[in-house]
Amino acid sequence: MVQVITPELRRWLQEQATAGYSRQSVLDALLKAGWQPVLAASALESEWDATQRQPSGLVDAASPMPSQRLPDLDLSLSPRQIDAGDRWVDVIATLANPRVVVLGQLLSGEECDALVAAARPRMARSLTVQTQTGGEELNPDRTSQGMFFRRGETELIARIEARIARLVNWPVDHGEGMQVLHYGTGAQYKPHYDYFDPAQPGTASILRRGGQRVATLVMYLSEPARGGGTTFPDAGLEVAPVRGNAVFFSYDRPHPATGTLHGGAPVVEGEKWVATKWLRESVFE
Ligand code: PD2
Ligand code: ZN
Repeated sequence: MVQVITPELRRWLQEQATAGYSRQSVLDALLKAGWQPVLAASALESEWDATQRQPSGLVDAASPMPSQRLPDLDLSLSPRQIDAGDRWVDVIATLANPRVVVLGQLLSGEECDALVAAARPRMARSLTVQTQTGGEELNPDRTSQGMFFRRGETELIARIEARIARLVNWPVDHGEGMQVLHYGTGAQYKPHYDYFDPAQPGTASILRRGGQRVATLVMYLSEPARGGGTTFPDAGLEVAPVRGNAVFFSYDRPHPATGTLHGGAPVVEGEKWVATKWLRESVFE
């Protein structure tokens, strides 16, 4: 079969990009439609990057990703607790829109301490992924210190990753390596979105590895005496940082319409440690 980049295909690729679909999901769609992998890749290479240079104003708010399945907890029977395989996790509060679930006792006190102890010697001033270039940068909105564990790096990390995968029904290999952040008194993480902005030129290269982020789990490893909550300004919600607890939220498209603007409020007294797990659309190598 001869496959060529027709004007229709070009238009379709532009529509996908404008709607905020990731490169990976478009590639998957082409392959599913019978495109030979080499030709699908070359169509994306010649057409996709041009679509990524469009001004952000063209991104369409309303379009969700195609029949997107998302990480989520099974709360259909309103359970007080959920079986996460090796541990029962408390359901403390849920919000439908944006999807936010506050969880209790996801981690034991010993697990929190062990994560902090393993992370402490590797802390450096936090970087954020820079979607302008696909690289990383020092971000003045983020005054915490951080590090990443590799997925499955230790038995403890692997155990927690398996627990999370079972809890939110999302494969371990769709998760990024766990990040640990430390906030001293006064440190904060100003409100932001965790997905990668499709309008930014560097996003295309970031998405090649696992597609978009679709959900976040912030796990509290310590309890500041005051401040340090995780805030969702558009939802008027603040989650208190309680050691061992966690907040989960998901987003079905990379757009503010998801209502998932969130931040780490300034720590007023004491210090705050968190571990963050970001979940991707597809396998994150
Ligand atoms: O530490 C937090 O509460 C927090 C807030 C917002 C962490 C993140 N975002 C993150 O790691 O993305
Ligand atoms: Zn965040």
